[in-house]
Amino acid sequence: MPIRAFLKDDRGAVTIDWTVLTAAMMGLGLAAGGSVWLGSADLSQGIANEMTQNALLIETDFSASRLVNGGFSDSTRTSAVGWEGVDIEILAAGVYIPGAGSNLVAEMDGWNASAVTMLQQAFTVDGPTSTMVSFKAALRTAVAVPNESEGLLVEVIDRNGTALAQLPVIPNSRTFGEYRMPVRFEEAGTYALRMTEIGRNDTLGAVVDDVVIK
Ligand SMILES: [Ca+2]
Ligand SMILES: [Ca+2]
Repeated sequence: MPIRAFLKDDRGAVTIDWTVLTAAMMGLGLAAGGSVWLGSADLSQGIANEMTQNALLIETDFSASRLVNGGFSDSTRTSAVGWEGVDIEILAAGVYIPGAGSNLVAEMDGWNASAVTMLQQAFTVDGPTSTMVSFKAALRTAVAVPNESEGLLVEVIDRNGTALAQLPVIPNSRTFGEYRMPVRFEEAGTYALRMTEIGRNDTLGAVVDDVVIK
Protein backbone atom coordinates (compact mmCIF):
# COMPACT_ATOMS: atom_id res chain seq x y z
CA MET A 1 0.00 0.00 0.00
CA PRO A 2 1.39 3.38 -0.98
CA ILE A 3 2.01 5.66 2.00
CA ARG A 4 -0.66 8.14 0.88
CA ALA A 5 -3.27 5.40 0.61
CA PHE A 6 -2.21 4.11 4.04
CA LEU A 7 -2.70 7.51 5.63
CA LYS A 8 -6.18 7.77 4.09
CA ASP A 9 -7.12 4.28 5.05
CA ASP A 10 -9.18 4.28 8.24
CA ARG A 11 -10.10 0.62 8.45
CA GLY A 12 -8.09 0.30 11.65
CA ALA A 13 -9.76 3.30 13.26
CA VAL A 14 -12.72 1.34 14.59
CA THR A 15 -10.37 -1.06 16.35
CA ILE A 16 -8.43 1.81 17.85
CA ASP A 17 -11.63 3.56 18.94
CA TRP A 18 -12.92 0.34 20.47
CA THR A 19 -9.66 -0.22 22.36
CA VAL A 20 -9.58 3.29 23.75
CA LEU A 21 -13.27 3.25 24.65
CA THR A 22 -12.98 -0.12 26.32
CA ALA A 23 -10.04 1.04 28.37
CA ALA A 24 -11.95 4.16 29.39
CA MET A 25 -15.03 2.14 30.28
CA MET A 26 -12.97 -0.27 32.34
CA GLY A 27 -11.53 2.67 34.21
CA LEU A 28 -15.01 3.99 34.90
CA GLY A 29 -16.18 0.54 35.90
CA LEU A 30 -13.34 0.13 38.38
CA ALA A 31 -14.04 3.55 39.86
CA ALA A 32 -17.77 2.84 40.14
CA GLY A 33 -17.12 -0.62 41.55
CA GLY A 34 -14.85 0.88 44.16
CA SER A 35 -17.45 3.33 45.33
CA VAL A 36 -20.22 0.72 45.37
CA TRP A 37 -18.00 -1.58 47.40
CA LEU A 38 -17.10 1.15 49.86
CA GLY A 39 -20.74 2.21 50.01
CA SER A 40 -21.99 -1.27 50.84
CA ALA A 41 -19.29 -1.69 53.50
CA ASP A 42 -20.51 1.53 55.11
CA LEU A 43 -24.08 0.35 54.85
CA SER A 44 -23.26 -3.05 56.37
CA GLN A 45 -21.54 -1.36 59.27
CA GLY A 46 -24.52 0.94 59.67
CA ILE A 47 -26.90 -2.00 59.80
CA ALA A 48 -24.64 -3.84 62.27
CA ASN A 49 -24.51 -0.77 64.51
CA GLU A 50 -28.25 -0.35 64.28
CA MET A 51 -28.85 -3.98 65.16
CA THR A 52 -26.42 -3.86 68.06
CA GLN A 53 -27.58 -0.58 69.55
CA ASN A 54 -31.31 -0.56 69.01
CA ALA A 55 -32.11 -4.12 68.59
CA LEU A 56 -34.31 -5.16 70.70
CA LEU A 57 -34.59 -6.26 74.15
CA ILE A 58 -33.30 -9.69 74.82
CA GLU A 59 -35.20 -12.21 72.82
CA THR A 60 -37.11 -14.66 74.93
CA ASP A 61 -39.62 -15.72 72.32
CA PHE A 62 -38.38 -19.30 72.19
CA SER A 63 -41.03 -20.30 69.66
CA ALA A 64 -39.31 -18.03 67.12
CA SER A 65 -35.83 -19.35 67.89
CA ARG A 66 -33.82 -21.63 65.66
CA LEU A 67 -32.65 -23.40 68.84
CA VAL A 68 -34.58 -25.76 71.07
CA ASN A 69 -34.40 -25.62 74.87
CA GLY A 70 -32.45 -22.35 74.81
CA GLY A 71 -33.75 -21.69 78.33
CA PHE A 72 -32.48 -25.11 79.57
CA SER A 73 -35.85 -25.85 81.18
CA ASP A 74 -35.80 -29.36 79.70
CA SER A 75 -32.56 -30.58 81.28
CA THR A 76 -30.99 -32.87 83.86
CA ARG A 77 -27.92 -32.09 85.97
CA THR A 78 -25.62 -33.29 83.18
CA SER A 79 -27.58 -32.95 79.95
CA ALA A 80 -29.93 -30.61 78.14
CA VAL A 81 -32.41 -31.61 75.43
CA GLY A 82 -31.20 -30.37 72.05
CA TRP A 83 -27.69 -29.65 73.25
CA GLU A 84 -24.54 -31.71 72.94
CA GLY A 85 -21.23 -30.94 74.55
CA VAL A 86 -18.64 -31.70 77.19
CA ASP A 87 -18.97 -31.51 80.98
CA ILE A 88 -22.48 -30.09 80.92
CA GLU A 89 -23.86 -28.77 84.21
CA ILE A 90 -27.43 -27.51 84.50
CA LEU A 91 -28.87 -26.43 87.85
CA ALA A 92 -31.21 -23.84 89.29
CA ALA A 93 -29.90 -20.29 89.09
CA GLY A 94 -30.26 -20.02 92.87
CA VAL A 95 -27.61 -22.72 93.36
CA TYR A 96 -25.07 -20.40 91.74
CA ILE A 97 -26.40 -17.05 92.86
CA PRO A 98 -28.37 -17.04 96.12
CA GLY A 99 -31.85 -15.62 95.57
CA ALA A 100 -31.78 -16.14 91.81
CA GLY A 101 -34.57 -18.68 91.92
CA SER A 102 -35.37 -22.09 90.50
CA ASN A 103 -34.96 -21.25 86.81
CA LEU A 104 -32.50 -23.70 85.24
CA VAL A 105 -29.28 -22.28 83.80
CA ALA A 106 -26.08 -23.69 82.31
CA GLU A 107 -22.79 -23.41 84.20
CA MET A 108 -19.93 -22.77 81.77
CA ASP A 109 -17.36 -24.49 83.99
CA GLY A 110 -18.97 -27.84 84.80
CA TRP A 111 -18.53 -30.60 87.34
CA ASN A 112 -15.23 -31.90 86.04
CA ALA A 113 -12.13 -29.75 86.60
CA SER A 114 -10.21 -31.67 83.93
CA ALA A 115 -12.67 -30.99 81.08
CA VAL A 116 -13.33 -27.73 79.28
CA THR A 117 -17.09 -27.21 79.33
CA MET A 118 -18.72 -26.85 75.94
CA LEU A 119 -22.35 -26.66 74.84
CA GLN A 120 -23.29 -26.86 71.19
CA GLN A 121 -26.47 -27.03 69.15
CA ALA A 122 -26.90 -27.37 65.40
CA PHE A 123 -29.52 -25.46 63.43
CA THR A 124 -30.32 -24.85 59.80
CA VAL A 125 -30.58 -21.71 57.71
CA ASP A 126 -32.53 -21.83 54.45
CA GLY A 127 -30.84 -18.97 52.63
CA PRO A 128 -28.70 -15.84 53.00
CA THR A 129 -29.80 -13.89 56.06
CA SER A 130 -28.59 -11.57 58.80
CA THR A 131 -29.80 -12.28 62.28
CA MET A 132 -29.02 -12.03 65.96
CA VAL A 133 -27.89 -14.38 68.70
CA SER A 134 -29.06 -13.28 72.13
CA PHE A 135 -28.51 -14.73 75.59
CA LYS A 136 -28.13 -13.83 79.25
CA ALA A 137 -25.05 -14.40 81.38
CA ALA A 138 -23.97 -13.75 84.97
CA LEU A 139 -21.04 -14.58 87.22
CA ARG A 140 -21.70 -17.13 89.95
CA THR A 141 -21.14 -15.90 93.49
CA ALA A 142 -18.27 -18.34 94.09
CA VAL A 143 -16.11 -16.41 91.60
CA ALA A 144 -14.78 -13.17 93.07
CA VAL A 145 -15.21 -9.80 91.41
CA PRO A 146 -13.62 -7.99 89.72
CA ASN A 147 -13.50 -10.89 87.32
CA GLU A 148 -11.14 -10.61 84.38
CA SER A 149 -10.86 -14.21 83.22
CA GLU A 150 -13.93 -16.35 83.93
CA GLY A 151 -16.57 -16.54 81.25
CA LEU A 152 -17.47 -18.08 77.94
CA LEU A 153 -16.81 -17.75 74.24
CA VAL A 154 -20.00 -17.70 72.14
CA GLU A 155 -19.58 -18.63 68.50
CA VAL A 156 -21.61 -19.43 65.43
CA ILE A 157 -19.69 -21.94 63.33
CA ASP A 158 -20.22 -23.47 59.92
CA ARG A 159 -19.94 -27.20 59.23
CA ASN A 160 -16.17 -26.89 58.80
CA GLY A 161 -15.90 -25.40 62.29
CA THR A 162 -15.09 -21.95 60.93
CA ALA A 163 -16.51 -19.15 63.09
CA LEU A 164 -18.92 -16.73 61.39
CA ALA A 165 -19.27 -14.71 64.60
CA GLN A 166 -17.55 -14.77 67.99
CA LEU A 167 -18.22 -13.00 71.26
CA PRO A 168 -16.14 -13.54 74.42
CA VAL A 169 -18.17 -12.77 77.54
CA ILE A 170 -16.53 -12.11 80.93
CA PRO A 171 -19.40 -11.18 83.26
CA ASN A 172 -18.84 -9.20 86.44
CA SER A 173 -22.34 -9.17 87.85
CA ARG A 174 -24.51 -11.58 89.86
CA THR A 175 -27.45 -10.20 87.92
CA PHE A 176 -28.03 -11.70 84.50
CA GLY A 177 -26.93 -9.29 81.80
CA GLU A 178 -28.16 -9.33 78.22
CA TYR A 179 -25.81 -9.97 75.32
CA ARG A 180 -26.27 -9.88 71.57
CA MET A 181 -24.15 -10.98 68.67
CA PRO A 182 -25.08 -10.21 65.05
CA VAL A 183 -24.35 -12.96 62.55
CA ARG A 184 -24.56 -13.06 58.76
CA PHE A 185 -25.18 -16.29 56.85
CA GLU A 186 -24.16 -16.13 53.19
CA GLU A 187 -25.87 -19.37 52.21
CA ALA A 188 -28.28 -22.07 53.28
CA GLY A 189 -26.83 -24.85 55.38
CA THR A 190 -26.31 -26.41 58.76
CA TYR A 191 -24.55 -24.29 61.35
CA ALA A 192 -24.05 -24.55 65.10
CA LEU A 193 -24.08 -22.29 68.10
CA ARG A 194 -21.18 -23.17 70.36
CA MET A 195 -20.42 -21.91 73.87
CA THR A 196 -17.03 -22.75 75.36
CA GLU A 197 -15.66 -22.19 78.85
CA ILE A 198 -13.06 -19.44 79.30
CA GLY A 199 -10.86 -19.19 82.41
CA ARG A 200 -9.31 -21.40 85.03
CA ASN A 201 -10.70 -24.91 84.90
CA ASP A 202 -11.85 -25.10 88.53
CA THR A 203 -15.60 -25.94 88.19
CA LEU A 204 -16.52 -22.32 88.91
CA GLY A 205 -17.41 -19.86 86.19
CA ALA A 206 -20.13 -17.94 84.38
CA VAL A 207 -23.73 -19.08 84.04
CA VAL A 208 -25.79 -18.64 80.90
CA ASP A 209 -29.48 -18.77 80.02
CA ASP A 210 -32.13 -17.89 77.41
CA VAL A 211 -30.06 -18.54 74.29
CA VAL A 212 -32.00 -17.56 71.18
CA ILE A 213 -31.17 -17.27 67.50
CA LYS A 214 -33.88 -15.52 65.57
CA1 LIG B 1 -33.46 -21.21 82.17
CA1 LIG C 1 -13.40 -21.43 86.11
